[in-house]
Amino acid sequence: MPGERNDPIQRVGDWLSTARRVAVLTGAGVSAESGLPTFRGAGSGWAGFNDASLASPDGFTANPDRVWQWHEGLRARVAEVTPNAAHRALAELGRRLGARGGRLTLITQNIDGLHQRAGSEGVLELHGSLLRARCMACRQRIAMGIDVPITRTAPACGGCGQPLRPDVVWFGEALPAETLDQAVESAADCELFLSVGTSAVVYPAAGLIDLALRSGARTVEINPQPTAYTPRLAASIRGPAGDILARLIEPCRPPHPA
Ligand code: BJW
Ligand code: ZN
Repeated sequence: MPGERNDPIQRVGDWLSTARRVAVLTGAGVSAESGLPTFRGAGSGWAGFNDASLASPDGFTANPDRVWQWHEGLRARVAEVTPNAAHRALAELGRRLGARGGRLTLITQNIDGLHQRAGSEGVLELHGSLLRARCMACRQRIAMGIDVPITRTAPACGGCGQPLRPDVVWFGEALPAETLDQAVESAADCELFLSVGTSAVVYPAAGLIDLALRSGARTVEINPQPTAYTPRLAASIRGPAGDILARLIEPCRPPHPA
């Protein structure tokens, strides 16, 4: 477009500094710089667990403690790490947009709670949270924050005594309906959509990118690697999320008071 700058960071920074409705979809790459493994990369967090016979309701029913222990291992790692520059930049972007009457909808596939620990509010967790457990029988939920001690066996539900499972979404399971509805609404209604640190292969989360494209939003990817969506996007920025997001939000800095 006329007047747009060539450098994608400057161009997307300009878009960010004027947009009022921004939606961001994040994936495991956003937490990589905190030291958490991604799902599909080298040293994947799924090593030994990418088998549907385990990461599934049937797998849990057959062997609750094994599935529980695997997730507890991940929760222990989450407790050891802290939010990184990418989480902090997105929290700051939410504040800056809010201060000028705009809105950031932060949609995450991550289950690690790091966006919230960085200060983001209203995070839409599409794939649930490692920091909660729930009962498959009576639907009770309990908090399993990073301060809750790690256990080797799945705790019993206080309501019905059945083993509690991690409150995450496994393949073939429905995403939390209200959360997904809100994510769909924000993707269809935003002016600018950022897809950050996700391979964009898992649906319906990746479908939010299609929705943003169809609704005419400027749609941007931040990822060291291309994805299947790259050719269709308004801009693709190659690099680590922390560095890139910190630079992108610079032009949104509120003016100094006189
Ligand atoms: C960096 C970086 C740095 C590195 N900076 N970047 C077609 C349409 C709709 C659905 C389907 C479909 N085909 C198949 C399906 C079903 C299925 C699906 O999508 N399968 C695909 C694999 C094909 N989807 C489902 O089953 C979903 N449910 C569903 O569809 O239900 C239907 C239903 C309706 C009504 C009733 C009943 C059912 C559920 C999906 C659940 C996903 N769950 C997981 C695991 C949860 C936790 C656990 O088990 O412990 O969620 S899978 C895993 O993948 C995890 C992640 O959230 C998700 C996405 O991965 P993500 O975040 O993109 O990570 P990676 O590792 O793939 O990518 C990391 C990226 O970061 C890479 O690109 C790197 O380059 C980059 N990176 N360093 C920035 N520093
Ligand atoms: Zn119960």
